Amino acid sequence: MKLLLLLLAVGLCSAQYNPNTRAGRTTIVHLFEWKWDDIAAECERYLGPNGFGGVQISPPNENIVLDNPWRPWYQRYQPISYKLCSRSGNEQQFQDMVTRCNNVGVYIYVDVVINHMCGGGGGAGTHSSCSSYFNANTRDFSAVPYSVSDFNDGKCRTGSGEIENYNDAYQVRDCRLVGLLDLALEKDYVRGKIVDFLNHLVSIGVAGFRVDAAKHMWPGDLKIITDRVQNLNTRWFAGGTRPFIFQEVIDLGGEGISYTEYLGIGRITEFKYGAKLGTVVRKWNGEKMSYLRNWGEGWGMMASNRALVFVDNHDNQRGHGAGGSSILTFFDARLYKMAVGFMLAHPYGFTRIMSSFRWTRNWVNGKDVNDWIGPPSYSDGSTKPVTINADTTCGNDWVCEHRWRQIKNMAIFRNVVDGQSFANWWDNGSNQVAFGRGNRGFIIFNNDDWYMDVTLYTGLPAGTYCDIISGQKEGSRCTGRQITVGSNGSARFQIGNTDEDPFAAIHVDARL
Ligand code: QV4
Ligand code: CA
Repeated sequence: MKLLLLLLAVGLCSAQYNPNTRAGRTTIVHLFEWKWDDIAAECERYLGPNGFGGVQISPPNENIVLDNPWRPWYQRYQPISYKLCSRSGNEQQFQDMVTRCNNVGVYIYVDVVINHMCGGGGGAGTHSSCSSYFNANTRDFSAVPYSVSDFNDGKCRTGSGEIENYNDAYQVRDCRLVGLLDLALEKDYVRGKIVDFLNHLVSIGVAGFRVDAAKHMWPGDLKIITDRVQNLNTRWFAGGTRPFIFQEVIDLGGEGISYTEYLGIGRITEFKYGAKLGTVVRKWNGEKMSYLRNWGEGWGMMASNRALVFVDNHDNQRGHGAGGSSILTFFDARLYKMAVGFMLAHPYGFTRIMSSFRWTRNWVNGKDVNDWIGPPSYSDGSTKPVTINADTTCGNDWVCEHRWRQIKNMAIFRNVVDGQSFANWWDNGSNQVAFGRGNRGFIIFNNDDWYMDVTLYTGLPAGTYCDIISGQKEGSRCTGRQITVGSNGSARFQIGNTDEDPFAAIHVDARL
């Protein structure tokens, strides 16, 4: 009995907050708009061998197909049905991806859009990714089916039917977000359709969900829906394992809705993380890296074991959603690598790496008017495959940040130091900082405008280590700089402010 209670308690503590990644795998990557066949291949050839824990995928269900603008990435946030059918692939390809990724220990996290269907101005016909008929005007989505009474039109109290004031929690939950037809989640029928969709995904073998637009759903409704989802597929997961839930709630403070309302349901995207880290690494507003000494809860962020953290996401890398201009992206590669390196070295939160496609920005009055551009595609609208170059980078305009040596090696660093405490902080009172993770890893940054030459205690065992930023360990040699930790645990670090990457990191698995 005591044992049972203990097991129950352990289960309850982790449950839907636990990412369910394989032991020793600590980070996931968002392969934004990738095709299922490409993800399956990436799991086998790259993510599995390099210790990635999982992949967040783009919404897999049927969506509207837009002509103006042409096939924007955001059409996938306008559902038409719950058939697994999109420009990423069909249901069979989806199943094949989940099976192949799971078999190499890389799990799949599905972006689920359950707050709404397509926009009210979406018209009627079969312009949908699986050719299902729909009529946005009459609220007819026959492939689910949903009809007019399954939407919140009667419940919303604003004149326009749109969310007009984010300080009014009723509007945010019951009215339309940018014109998107808002589902009546208090109806048992609607809940049932969503639970069936999520259960279908779980039965195929996915490990969890990113809940899109969670702020726009009442926490009570969301709790009932997620609690009704079945346990994970026992072909890959232990019996009784709950799906990992992380909810997209943008809470930068000062709005009518607080992330705390969602803590009972699952983890939450911590949007302060990327906005503040971007400000610090850019040295805006008088910020300095030395202030990062108490990064995490000390900066007004939520509890570490409830946070899903990231430097940028698919919205704020192009000015959608929130975060503002401080957000760092692959466009600012040098600073971006430092920010992602800092995130992956620091123990706060469960980490997600962004993996993007490239597009040409076109700034008009401070706004990128190309923020809609979809993934690299052929003239018929089909998505181009992810090709792999001889130097391991990606072709066809896939950026593949997760394959950048510095980022891939820091994902490995995070696995190597997993469970070790934040230790041996040092800073120069400005933008040169360093810290370790127990006695297993150490990282140092020079984001000042002058040369750095310091000798610091690292906590690591004596030996010669390969810096995993300027290079890595290959066989019995380092391809980049070597760092020598003496018998007293100290090492000398010399990092120029104009170095290609003005930071360095070492860990016990990269010792010669
Ligand atoms: C237009 C008009 C509206 C009008 C409507 C009428 O602008 O005023 O009412 O037509 O039909 C697109 C267009 C938007 C258009 C809408 C409906 O940008 O102009 O409305 O479609 O046709 C993504 C994009 C949105 C996009 C949406 C649906 O970012 O631009 O809207 O997909 O295609 C808040 C939320 C947060 C949200 C964030 C972006 O709190 O939840 O905004 N983030 C998530 C996703 C995001 C996605 C959605 C939510 C919606 O991460 O990618 O929006 O699913 O902060
Ligand atoms: Ca809603």
